Amino acid sequence: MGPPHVQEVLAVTTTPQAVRRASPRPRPPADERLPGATPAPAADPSAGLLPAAEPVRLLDPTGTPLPAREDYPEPPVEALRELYRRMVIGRRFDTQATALTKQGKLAVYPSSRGQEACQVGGVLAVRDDDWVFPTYRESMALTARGIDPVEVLTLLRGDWHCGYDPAQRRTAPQCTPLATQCVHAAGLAYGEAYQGRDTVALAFIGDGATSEGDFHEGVNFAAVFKAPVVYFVQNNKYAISVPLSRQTAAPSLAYKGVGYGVPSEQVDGNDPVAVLAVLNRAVAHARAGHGPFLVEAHTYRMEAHTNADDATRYRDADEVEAWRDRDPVARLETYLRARGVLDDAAVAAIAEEAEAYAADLRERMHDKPAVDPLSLFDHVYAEPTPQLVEQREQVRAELAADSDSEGER
Ligand SMILES: Cc1ncc(C[n+]2csc(CCOP(=O)(O)OP(=O)(O)O)c2C)c(N)n1
Ligand SMILES: [Mg+2]
Repeated sequence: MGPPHVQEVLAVTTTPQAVRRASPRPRPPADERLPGATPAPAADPSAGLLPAAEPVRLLDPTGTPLPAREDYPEPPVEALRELYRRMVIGRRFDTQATALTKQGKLAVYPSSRGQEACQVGGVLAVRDDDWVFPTYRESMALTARGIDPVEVLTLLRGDWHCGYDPAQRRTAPQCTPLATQCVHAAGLAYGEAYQGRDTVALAFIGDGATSEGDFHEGVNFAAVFKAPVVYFVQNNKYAISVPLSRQTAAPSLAYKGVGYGVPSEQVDGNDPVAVLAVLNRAVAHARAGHGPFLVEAHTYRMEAHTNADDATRYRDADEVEAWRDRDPVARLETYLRARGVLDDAAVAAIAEEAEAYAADLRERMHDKPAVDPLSLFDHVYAEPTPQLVEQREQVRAELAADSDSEGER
């Protein structure tokens, strides 16, 4: 006898008895349950997973310290001074990169002004031999990780490669397809743990991208296979022009971890001390073999999505102004000055260093990038398709015609 026909199966499963069998029944006692069945839930199955109702905050918006927290110890003062230094340099880099788009030296630049605490706090929480999975927004984070800014901007000048060696820098190329890096991070972290190493993968992601399937697949895989990944959601309130209220009905993006069994936390993303404290704990959790951790940082994108976007078309100036008062750089500076570990001389020296950093970048970005347009067709397939061969020939002919007409002028 062969397998039952689909129609027969349907006929059987829709009998009144089958419907009655499918109705809810009280759970049998634990010892009667089938092997492999879901274990009985604890009294509160979400215990240890749910984020606190309020984002973690260690400094108020003016930089005044709030009561210390045992669960999130304040990072050592040396780490905070370094955080400040890299945030100041990062902000100067960001302004310079925006200026380069206006001079035609950079095709496009997504600014992370206002997100300095997240950009720098994120990379300071991991070791050099950990892996970072950035999005297009993380240029500042990568410079804070010590990657040459010219290399960081290579992709944004129209080159097809990311400028730095991902394996050597333990940093994936900046990812434009939303959320794909969440899956890459899960796979890499799983592989590293499988080989007995204690590497952690830090995956940056935006608020909008948490609606993508790859985010959910990555988080789920990491949770099931206990891959040491920290998913760091920078909730900057917009996905291009789409505000958070049109993105999700969840009370917090950190709740998205709970459904997958991933402990999650919210943090004030403009409080640099809290960002570093929360990420330190998240990284320690992953490194200790407890699996992934999800952090949602509440921050704000002060500039437009990129230089190609006009943010005044979809948000009020008042809203932007309100966030100016929560500036993360000023907040940390006030705190460190009040603690007596940063003075005028140190602030001036860091500002000078940032200026020199920007001048060097400006100087080196004057050279035209050596991009051969025909290289666009290389490395697509081992054997190019007939369409690619045709398109390559078309581009070659257009370039040749251009250079001929330039010669005639
Ligand atoms: C799969 C995919 N869909 C759409 C886009 C177009 N896109 C580029 S950035 C962006 C908004 C993402 O917003 P968010 O995740 O909040 O990150 P943010 O830009 O605010 O840092 C969209 C829709 C894309 N790059 N990839
Ligand atoms: Mg966003």
